Formats: sequence, structure tokens, C-alpha cells
Amino acid sequence: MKRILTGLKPSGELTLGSLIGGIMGTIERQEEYESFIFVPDMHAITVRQDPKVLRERIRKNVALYLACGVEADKNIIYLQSENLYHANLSWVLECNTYMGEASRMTQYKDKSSKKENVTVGLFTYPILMASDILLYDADYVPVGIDQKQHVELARNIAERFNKTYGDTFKVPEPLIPKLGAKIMDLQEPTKKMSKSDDSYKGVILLLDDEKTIRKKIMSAVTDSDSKVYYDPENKPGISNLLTIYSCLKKISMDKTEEHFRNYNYGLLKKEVADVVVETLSNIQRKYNELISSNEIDKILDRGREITNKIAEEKVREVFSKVGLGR
Ligand code: ATP
Ligand code: LTN
Repeated sequence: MKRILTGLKPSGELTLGSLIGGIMGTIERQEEYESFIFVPDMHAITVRQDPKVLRERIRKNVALYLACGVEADKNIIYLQSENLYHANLSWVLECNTYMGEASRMTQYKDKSSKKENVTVGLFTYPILMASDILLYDADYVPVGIDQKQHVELARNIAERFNKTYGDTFKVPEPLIPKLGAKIMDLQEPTKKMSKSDDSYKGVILLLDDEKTIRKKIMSAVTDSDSKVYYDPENKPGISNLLTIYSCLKKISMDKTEEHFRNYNYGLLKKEVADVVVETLSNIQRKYNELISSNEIDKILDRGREITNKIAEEKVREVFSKVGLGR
């Protein structure tokens, strides 16, 4: 059985973008693949986090995975920080990654140019991500377009390591959704909807209430034309709303365009808001049941046990090939 692996950082509240670009791809494939879904909490501390808030978010993330439709018995769900092998392997991979290739990561360039006090962790972040993936010999990694370059780095590291030390890692493939790989900010539709934004005005959070969701969608930035059709270049706002509708309804863009052909912008927004509210209220109902239950701990204990065994074996093999230890 092929393996699929993905993670959503607990660095902010999860958004509609994290659902469509990150988690939906895994949910759709959970029947046919062996899936590994984890919370990359160590990735979250590349920027300063409030420890109490971070801990709460980790739990929230797991509850949201489950509420979104990840089934606990069909998937292995775990926390990155509960498996010390992630950071162990990451060190060896860092020593097999060149400054040049790590420096080319556009997310690092973007994020570091906007911040002061940039940490070394923000720079080495993609190598820890490579470790997350390579530890488990994942075949596929469903991610949004922003993470594609990181998965490519993981591929390069794996190929180089295999060439130098002999076959050790599976070379993973990114799985980018054809539609919805980049859900845009509703206020600035040329920019990714991001949970680490300062303002959540254009960002739909998975736990937003109905009134907030409707308000955000009804005030989404559009254009001065009045026709509804998909053209991300010239009509980014409208195209983003159509994409959200099409992904959540699981219908093609052709069918979506057809459906909205004679709509005005106000009516389009209302119907998009209806489908978002319906999707998120179902998720929130399940989330509320789960968040205070002890089911989450049971699931994470099982995940910790399974993944530690797999990872230990891989790290032993790597250490031995590199010549570490006795
Ligand atoms: P940030 O929002 O802080 O930049 P992130 O969105 O990269 O972080 P995650 O929530 O961990 O962080 O992302 C989880 C997955 O969801 C990744 O595969 C990412 O590519 C995808 N994703 C996140 N935002 C979007 C978006 N707006 N559109 C499509 N996919 C997204
Ligand atoms: N870098 C990703 C989160 C992440 C991830 C991973 C995704 C960390 N490790 C491994 C897929 C596979 C992000 O910022 N969204």
C-alpha cells in the first residue's frame, strides 16, 4: 500500500486554505493509501509562540483533523514533538544539504524579509520537513502550492543521500490539488489566505462562527466587471470564490461556472457563504464533541507508538550508513 503523509502547523488558527490545500487531499485518499497525519508542532516554534496557546492549538489541530473527516482507525495521527527521531534525522540531513539550495527556498526569503530577529530554525525549517517525510518513506505528500518547493528539496536530499550512501529513502512526490492549491485572501485576492496574517479580515478560520463567515465573504474584494467567470489573472477575487465553491461542493470548475453564469456578485457571494457555513458548521459540531473528550489522547498515544518504531529503525539505518556510533 502506498503511503501518504501531511501536516498542518499549529502556528495560527487553521483556515479554509489549510483545509482545501492541505487536509482534503489526505481525506480523499485515506481509503486507498496508508496515511500519516501529524501536527508539526516543532515547525511552529520557528517563530516565537506563547507556550500555553501553542499547547492548546496542538490539541485543536488534532480535533480539527478528525472533525474534517480524518478517520482515526484508517490513519496514523501523531505529534512531531513526541517522536524525537524527527529532529535527529533532520541533523543528518542538514549535514547533507548545501547552503545554496536551502537559501533558494522562497518561503524563507519571503518570511525573513518581513521579520526582524529571524531564527536559524526558520532557515533550516524545510530540512526538518524533509526529515518528517523521509523518515516514513512517504510516496506522496499532499500540500498547497506554497509547499511544493519544500517537497522538491526533500526529493533532492533523498536522491543525494541515496547516491552517496546507498538506497535509504523513498523519493516522495508532492500532490498538489488541481484546483484549490492556493486559496486567496478575501481582502487581497492576489495573496495566499494565511493563518499567520496579522489581520483575519480576509481569512476564514475553520472555527469562525456563521455571522463572521458571512460578513467576511460578503465583503470579499471583487472587481468592477459584473460577469461571473473563472479568470484568476484578471478576476482574482471572483475566481477565488468560484474555487472555494467548487472545492467544497466537489464539482468541476466548468460546472461551477455554468451554475453561476447569470448570477450577480451579491448572489454569488451569498451562495458561496452558504456552502462555507454548511461545511464549517458540520466540522465545528464534530470538533466541539471531540475537543474535550479523551479520544484525542488515545489516538495520539497510538500514533506515538507506531511512528516511534518506524522512525527508530530508519534513523538506525541512517546512522549506521553515515558511520555514527559504535
Ligand atoms: P501560514 O498560513 O502560516 O503561511 P501554512 O498555511 O503554510 O502557514 P499550514 O496550515 O500548516 O501552514 O498548511 C497546511 C497545508 O495547507 C499546506 O500543505 C499548505 O500548502 C496548505 N495551505 C495553507 N494555506 C493554503 C491556502 N491558502 N491555499 C491552499 N493551500 C493552503
Ligand atoms: N511546512 C508545512 C508543514 C509541514 C509539512 C511537513 C507538510 C511540516 N512538515 C511534512 C507536509 C509534510 C507548512 O508550512 N504548511
